[in-house]
Amino acid sequence: MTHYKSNLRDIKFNLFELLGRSEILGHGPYEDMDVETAEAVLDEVDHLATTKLAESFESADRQPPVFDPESHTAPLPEAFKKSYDAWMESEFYQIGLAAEVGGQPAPPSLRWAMNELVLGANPAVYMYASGPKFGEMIFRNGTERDQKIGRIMADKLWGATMVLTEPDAGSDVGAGRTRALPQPDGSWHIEGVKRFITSAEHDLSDQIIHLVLARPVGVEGFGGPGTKGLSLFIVPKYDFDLETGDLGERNGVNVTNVEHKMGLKVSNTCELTFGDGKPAKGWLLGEVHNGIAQMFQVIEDARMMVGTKAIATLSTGYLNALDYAKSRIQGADLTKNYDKTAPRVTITHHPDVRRALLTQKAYVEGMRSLVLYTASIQDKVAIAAAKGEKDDDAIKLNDLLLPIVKGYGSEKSWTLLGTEALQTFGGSGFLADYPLEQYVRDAKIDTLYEGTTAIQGQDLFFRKIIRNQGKALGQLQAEIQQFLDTEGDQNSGGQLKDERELLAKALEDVEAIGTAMAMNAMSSDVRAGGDPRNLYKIGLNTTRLLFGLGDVVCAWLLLRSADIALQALGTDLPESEQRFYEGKVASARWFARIVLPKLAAERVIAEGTDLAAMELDEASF
Ligand code: ST9
Ligand code: FAD
Repeated sequence: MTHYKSNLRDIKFNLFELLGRSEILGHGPYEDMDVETAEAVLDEVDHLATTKLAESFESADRQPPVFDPESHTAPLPEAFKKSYDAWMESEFYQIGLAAEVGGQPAPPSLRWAMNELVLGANPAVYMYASGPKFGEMIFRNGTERDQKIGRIMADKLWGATMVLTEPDAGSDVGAGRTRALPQPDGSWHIEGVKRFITSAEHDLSDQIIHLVLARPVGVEGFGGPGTKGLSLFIVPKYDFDLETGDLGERNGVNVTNVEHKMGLKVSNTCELTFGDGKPAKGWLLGEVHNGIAQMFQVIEDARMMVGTKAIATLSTGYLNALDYAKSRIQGADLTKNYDKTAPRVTITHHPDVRRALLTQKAYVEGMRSLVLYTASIQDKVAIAAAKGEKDDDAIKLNDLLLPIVKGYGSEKSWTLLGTEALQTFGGSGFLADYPLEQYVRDAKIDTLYEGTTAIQGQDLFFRKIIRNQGKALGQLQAEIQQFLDTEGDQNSGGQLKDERELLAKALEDVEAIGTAMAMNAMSSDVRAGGDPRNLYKIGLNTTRLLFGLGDVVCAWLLLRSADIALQALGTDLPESEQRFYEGKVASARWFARIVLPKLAAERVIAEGTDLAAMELDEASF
């Protein structure tokens, strides 16, 4: 028995019943990945995740890697290495990886469904194992030289990192000071100190390739201020032969510290020093100065990863809480409370515990659908790309959904893990005997890295809504409206009428929040005589909009799922399936009834936003 409790039935429900992935599996670019194969893959990954991958989750937290400043090493615990090896040896990491680097084409939806299982079981395994995917990115953006590097990385299972953050450049990546100096042989020497770099040191692979943002020096037209002046460099831990990948001398890049953290302790978070005593040699990716745009290809994938990790953790947190609640006997049924001799019952009998459990279940299922719906939009992008086309609508819709997956997914997951999942255990939840305290510690990082929640909210409003002139948002609104107008009632025969009305009202409320913010954007334009301080009113509401939109999308997907479940319930079903579909309907109803009405209050708050918070003197805080 390991800590990890997966929910493969719900993953399959999403892929095949809600999102109709059988329409694309076995066809087009996924000819070799039919439904049967995809299901078999999921079954096997599920088995691996719940056994070997999850086995070291707890021990690696209790005995995390120790940094040796003399040798600049931080070896990983043996138990963790076994989990990592089991994943790499299974070769499932190749599913969804580009064929050019030895992967097997598969739709992103299948990849993210698989990823949920790995990330729920042992998230650091996924992170250390991401070298081949980095290889794909380098291949995709690279010159012939870089393509060789990308292939070798995937072939030899080299580790890889994304290197942006510096002590004075966190959210503000453009403040980075790390420099890149051109060399006569066409290579570059990198100088500077980066911090908080995940997987920058370990002993799982012979080589680590760092993808580093640095500012080129002395190159006409490049290296200016901000993010646009940053270029992306491939910097290896060891020199290597470009043809064979054979390792040479140690390069001048060293890990100079490994952080002591609240959670996710087995994932090494490193300070990385370039060019101290010896040059840190690197190559410019693709020989073009387009660093931030290139790095955002990695960031987009990593933001999806973080949202999926968070939701996977809430899912196993909920299922652990559910198991505990079914066996913990405490107190009498509320209706017999007056009778001191009444039989004691399991805590699942108590209304407040049921509230907590249903709340977790509804959010988990809604957010799993959010992740896999987003992945299904990525399927569209990938299928068009395989035909040499660009599905711009799908690209923009995916862009819109990513901050919701990352920002909303991580905040709701972390909060509910603490307030409802751990709480269900009572005092036992606080003990290291159960996985909840580790889940809470490990999941907190999800609201922080890959752009904090504040950054996700700003990305959503300024870049994904305003800059896109509301087109992707309009597309999403239209889909939800279409569901409200037609589909649902036909399928469920009006059984979800009240919940659909709640969704319609919530959609209206969230639209009103967006409209209030858009008005503030317009009235902040100084050229049109506006007051720039109105931008503050937007900044005071970006997280609100992020959460409100997340609630509406999750409710919509839950109600669509409930429609499907109600149809299934009209047929002859085995007992377990009957219960599963009844649970789907219950989740949707609960979410609509307890979450959506709160958006009316959020609307009032957004519409009434003033500048009081901004005008308050710092000394009065
Ligand atoms: C980190 C890692 O935290 C944590 C875990 C690591 C685990 C690693 C293992 C797993 C990874 C797997 C990877 C697989 C690899 C490969 C996959 C691919 C096959 N979308 O608004 P502007 C761009 S790492 C796209 O002016 P500012 C765009 O080019 C640290 N692009 O920004 C734009 O130009 P334009 C994470 C975007 O004011 C340009 O940036 N750190 C987006 O200069 C400038 O845009 C962070 O995430 C976007 N959403 O800078 C930093 N946004 O406009 C958070 C911008 O012309 N801070 N671009 O198109 C931010 O995101 C800031 O908003 C900022 C602001 C830095 C972008
Ligand atoms: P700051 O940017 O200083 O933010 C502090 C607070 O201010 C936050 O609440 C933030 O939301 C808020 N804030 C900041 N700016 C704004 C703004 N403009 N508007 C509103 N609010 C704002 N980085 C890498 O490059 N590679 C990695 O592999 C990597 N892995 C990491 C692993 C861990 C365990 C950790 C802790 C960090 C990692 N990071 C990595 C760095 C991570 O991405 C940053 O910590 C994150 O982007 C936030 O930057 P910061 O910590 O400097 O916080």
